[in-house]
Amino acid sequence: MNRGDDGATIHTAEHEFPLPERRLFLAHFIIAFFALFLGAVAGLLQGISRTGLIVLPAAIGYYQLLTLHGIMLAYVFTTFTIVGFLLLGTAKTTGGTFTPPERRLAWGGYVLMLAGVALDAVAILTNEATVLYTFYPPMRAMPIFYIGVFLVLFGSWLPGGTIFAAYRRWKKAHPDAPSPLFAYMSVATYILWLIATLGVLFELAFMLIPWSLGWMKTINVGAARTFFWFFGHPVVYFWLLPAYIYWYVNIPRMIKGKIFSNLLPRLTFVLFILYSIPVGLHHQFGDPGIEPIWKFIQATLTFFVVIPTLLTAFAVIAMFEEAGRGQGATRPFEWIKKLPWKDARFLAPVVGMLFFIPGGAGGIINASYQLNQVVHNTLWLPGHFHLTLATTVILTYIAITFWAIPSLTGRTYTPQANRAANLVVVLWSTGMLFMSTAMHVLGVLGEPRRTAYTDYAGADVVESWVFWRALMGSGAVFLFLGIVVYLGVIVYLMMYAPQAERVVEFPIGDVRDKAPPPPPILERWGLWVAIVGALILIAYTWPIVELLTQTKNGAPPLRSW
Ligand code: HEM
Ligand SMILES: [Cu+2]
Repeated sequence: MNRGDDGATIHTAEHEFPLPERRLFLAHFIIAFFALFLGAVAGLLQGISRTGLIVLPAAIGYYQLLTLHGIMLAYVFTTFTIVGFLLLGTAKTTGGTFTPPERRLAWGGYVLMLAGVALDAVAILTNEATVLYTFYPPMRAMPIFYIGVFLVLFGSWLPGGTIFAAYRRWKKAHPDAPSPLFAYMSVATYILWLIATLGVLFELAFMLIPWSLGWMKTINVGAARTFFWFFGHPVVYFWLLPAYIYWYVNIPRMIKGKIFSNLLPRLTFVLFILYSIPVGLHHQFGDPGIEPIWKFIQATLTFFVVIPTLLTAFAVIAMFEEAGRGQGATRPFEWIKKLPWKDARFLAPVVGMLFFIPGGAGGIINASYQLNQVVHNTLWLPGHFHLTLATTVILTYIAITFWAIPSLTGRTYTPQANRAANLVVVLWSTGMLFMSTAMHVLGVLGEPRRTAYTDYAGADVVESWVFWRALMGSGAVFLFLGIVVYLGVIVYLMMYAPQAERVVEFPIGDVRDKAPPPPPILERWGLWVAIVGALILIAYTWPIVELLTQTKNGAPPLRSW
């Protein structure tokens, strides 16, 4: 019987990370925790100030907070968590350690990223970069802001080199075997990320940085936004795919099950590489200067992402059912009872999966060319991505750290820690139910996103918002409490929990015996990159050529704060 906390998992304790690896991984998670805390404070203040519950002190601007929130959570927290997790799992599955050069490369990336975070923190806190996390021109921040973002994103390439090298090292040693699933999925995630970041790195290096340094007087706004969204859509898959890795590879082990298939997860990740990049224009339906046909083509391509999403839903549920049946469940749905619901490391991601259902449904509305007009730039949008990113993904990352930290510090994930962790799940789902529902409703009622508190000079429509605004604000309070309890558990697991008697295993599942081996074509990365390259050329060449050639006058910089 799966009891929860300890009982659910298999403790083989055969593998312990050497100290240099532990330091490397922990260093990433620690920065992520700081970023999460800063972002959460900003989130709380936003949530309760834009409802009119509190008035921000004059020294703090609403948009400054919002910039801090977006940068710290969407870029810093996510990237550091993802890099830490992918490095950890790749090291474990490619032999247990990295080689010293592999490790040095990852540290190099860490230093660049950290330098970038420091520059951005200074720029934002001094109120010289209140341009939000999308940094659309013609709003112009001080140069170190853009340089900081560049360093964070480019720095994140280096640990990708570590992952590729470890993967290649393993393949050389095992030429005929399919690669370990975790390493394969990390490589796929990184290929997606390298291609995606090309867009925004180009925008930063050749447009925003020279312009903010004063070397260029004006900027081509339409082209800059297009390079941004070339990156801004696939970035959501960079956030999501590590969560999928946890579902596909880590969960089976903790629930005494097996990975359902050795092919499906690989196919899913390859499809994500193909379908996530040539679709950024679905964020620019309202932008002038791009012909509707290209928006239509990219809107259509967007919907293909349903395929890998449904494949994942199928594979994950099948894996749950097999695990339950393997533990004696025979009656219909009896397998559900065999799952370790009391263990937050299982409960959190599964609650996350449930939130993904309305999240995905809302995403279909956003991506629909016509329906988008109803919700565009309203509170509906943050309502949507607080379900997907800030619930499905975050709850899964939370579970990941409840494994990672004990396995890196050698301390025990105690039943008390697990109880507090379950409280985090309760606080988060309650808070998000309130805040996200309210945001969706407010959006449909017409309240804009990215707007400080205003009563619109007493316009009638504001009356219909009053209740929902209060609900949004109270949701924000629950969410903030959730993060406080979460970080409390993390501090406990880092410093106070009892030393574990045996090594805490970081769970990596085995593929079930009956699963056929994956076809070698799925490891032919050159082929997949060539296909995605062709798709990008088809979807983007003409819009970009038009944006670059038809704009005669660029925009001078603007300070809106
Ligand atoms: C304490 C928990 C949180 C609260 C109370 C909160 C609250 C909010 C609110 C009220 C907004 C909308 C502001 C506006 O449009 O005027 C917002 C925006 C946003 N939130 Fe959160 N949030 C929380 C956690 C998170 C997390 C965990 C993430 C991601 C990992 C996240 C990512 C974002 C992003 C990317 C935006 C958009 C910023 C923009 O439009 O520039 N939030 N948040
Ligand atoms: Cu998108």
